Amino acid sequence: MDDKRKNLSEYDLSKIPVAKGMRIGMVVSEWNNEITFALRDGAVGMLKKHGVKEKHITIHYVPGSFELPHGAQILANTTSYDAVICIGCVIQGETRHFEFICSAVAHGITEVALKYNIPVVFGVLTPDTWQQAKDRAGGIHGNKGDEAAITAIKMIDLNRKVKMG
Ligand code: DLZ
Repeated sequence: MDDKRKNLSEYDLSKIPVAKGMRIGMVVSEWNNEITFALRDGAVGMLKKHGVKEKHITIHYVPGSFELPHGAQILANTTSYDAVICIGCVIQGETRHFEFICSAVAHGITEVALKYNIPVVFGVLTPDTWQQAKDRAGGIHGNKGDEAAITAIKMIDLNRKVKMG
């Protein structure tokens, strides 16, 4: 493991498992959608790049990040997906709800993952400013949507390897 790596976008992409046959559900928050749609597009591009078929990627929308855990639970409950990717953006400088929303989303997503035993990926930006969000949604710090996609692929691969024994 490279200790200096601070950014999943810096992964050696050749080491990412082949994602053929993986079925991905995505839940995307419409709040701050200039950012969340860029994250969504990054994630979809990365999933396809690694072999996920477009027909195996299903995208649903929720009003805000607070709704992401419930959206993820609705998808997980169908058992149609190997992983669910949650995409959102909560900007600290713009909401006094910041701590409540971030904490609820983080806990909620974790609960869904553990309840359904599938990866539920936290693709939620929590920056201080709009510019920091832009920098991480296809800007100078890459696209965190790409990283969410890579996380989903790696975790599905882990799940499969362990199930196969
Ligand atoms: C209400 C609210 C606020 C103030 N800020 C954000 C935000 O920065 N990012 C986000 O994704 N959602 C925000 N929301 C909406 C809440 O997530 C939620 O949709 C509403 O409180 C309704 O439950």
